[in-house]
Amino acid sequence: MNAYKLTYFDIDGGRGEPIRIALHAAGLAFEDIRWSFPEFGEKRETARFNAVPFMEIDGKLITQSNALCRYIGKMSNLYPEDPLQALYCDEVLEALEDITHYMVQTFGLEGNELETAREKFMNGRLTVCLKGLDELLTRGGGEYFANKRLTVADLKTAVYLKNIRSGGLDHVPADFVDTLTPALAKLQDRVDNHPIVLAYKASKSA
Ligand SMILES: N[C@@H](CCC(=O)N[C@@H](CS)C(=O)NCC(=O)O)C(=O)O
Repeated sequence: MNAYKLTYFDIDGGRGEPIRIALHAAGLAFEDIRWSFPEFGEKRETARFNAVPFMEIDGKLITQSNALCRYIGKMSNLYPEDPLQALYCDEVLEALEDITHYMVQTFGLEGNELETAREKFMNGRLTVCLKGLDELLTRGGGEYFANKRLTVADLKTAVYLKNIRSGGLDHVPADFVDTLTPALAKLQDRVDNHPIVLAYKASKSA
């Protein structure tokens, strides 16, 4: 049996969380290595590309969260076999990377600078991205982005929306997503209550 070790921040979110959920859905036992932020600071330079997540599969090191999402998605039946549906799924995964790229530019700012940057992000890039994702959800049929069922695209979107809707981003109101794109808010609720996600959560609290 393969040995899987996933290393990410010690948070139930971000780029690592969809991979954890997909690993669990695939029934693959894995070592869930969680680095605190100070620990990441100490170990950063030892990591390939100086970033997390990364995964060891039978001693081979692999980086890039979307690549890992797709790989484990294939093993957990959470990534479409049909090429067009796979493309729909990929489009969402990459759009979320775009959003992250702009969001992290506001990290580390404080006070008025943070407020100004977050408002610009919220009314600019975040709005554009949420409206785009909303279109992709409609294209997929309204309930899921691809394959008319849960895929890693839905998992990753739900993880990101959860952060925004929980008020995790200062100066971005917690109801921002619900007001701008209610269908995406409903998607997050649908995903969070999906048996695959509930089973993952139950496994963590067991
Ligand atoms: N393209 C990479 C980006 C990885 C990445 O930037 N990860 C963030 C955490 S979510 C990180 O390690 N940031 C720390 C840094 O850049 O110093 C992926 O998708 O895995």
